[in-house]
Amino acid sequence: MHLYDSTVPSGNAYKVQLLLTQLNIAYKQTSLDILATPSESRKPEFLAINPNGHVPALVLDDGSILTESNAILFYLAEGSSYLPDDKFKRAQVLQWMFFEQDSHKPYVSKWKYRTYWAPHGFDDLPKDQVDDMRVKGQTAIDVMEKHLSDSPGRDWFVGDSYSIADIALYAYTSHAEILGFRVGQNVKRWLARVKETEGFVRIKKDPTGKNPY
Ligand SMILES: N[C@@H](CCC(=O)N[C@@H](CS)C(=O)NCC(=O)O)C(=O)O
Repeated sequence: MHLYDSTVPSGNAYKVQLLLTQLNIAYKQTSLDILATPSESRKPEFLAINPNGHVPALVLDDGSILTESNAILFYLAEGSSYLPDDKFKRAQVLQWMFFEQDSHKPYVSKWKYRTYWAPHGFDDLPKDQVDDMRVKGQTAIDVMEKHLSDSPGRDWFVGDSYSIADIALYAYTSHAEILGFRVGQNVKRWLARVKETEGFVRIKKDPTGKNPY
């Protein structure tokens, strides 16, 4: 398999790296400079792999291509302990992965990008858009906190084991506190539990040195 990620640590690409490592699957890796102008992910060579111009993309051994981090997780996890067999639980896994893409990532990951790498930081955004990003990112983290605290002893997002729902949510939530979001005790304990899972690897360090995580 061949994974296309970025030289700066993309949370979306990290999800795939983490699962590939936990599944013990060997892979080649090409890291694109997404801070270049134009981004290497927008050049024709890569657009031939993902016409949407985003990493991650995973090229399978037979040449077929998968894009969208959570779809890649779903594909890789099939048949493993990281994706439940039960029909309802599988739907719950998808529920949290859609939540991550729709209600969490657009705010927390944008905040991360603007904090460390955007040429103008937040300065080229109207204040109300910055405030909105902050409020919505915080709301997503609070929803996670509520879910984990709703039922005593709930360790994982779905059922009672670590799954790709946790991987999808971990990628950007692991940066939330350093970005200044309020992170509740239950989310903090869950972040620590993810770090203890077998074969866990942290996200790559930022080669620009701007992101201290
Ligand atoms: N929904 C996509 C989002 C992918 C995405 O936003 N990738 C960013 C890096 S985290 C990217 O490729 N940015 C460079 C660009 O858009 O040119 C996924 O989950 O894979």
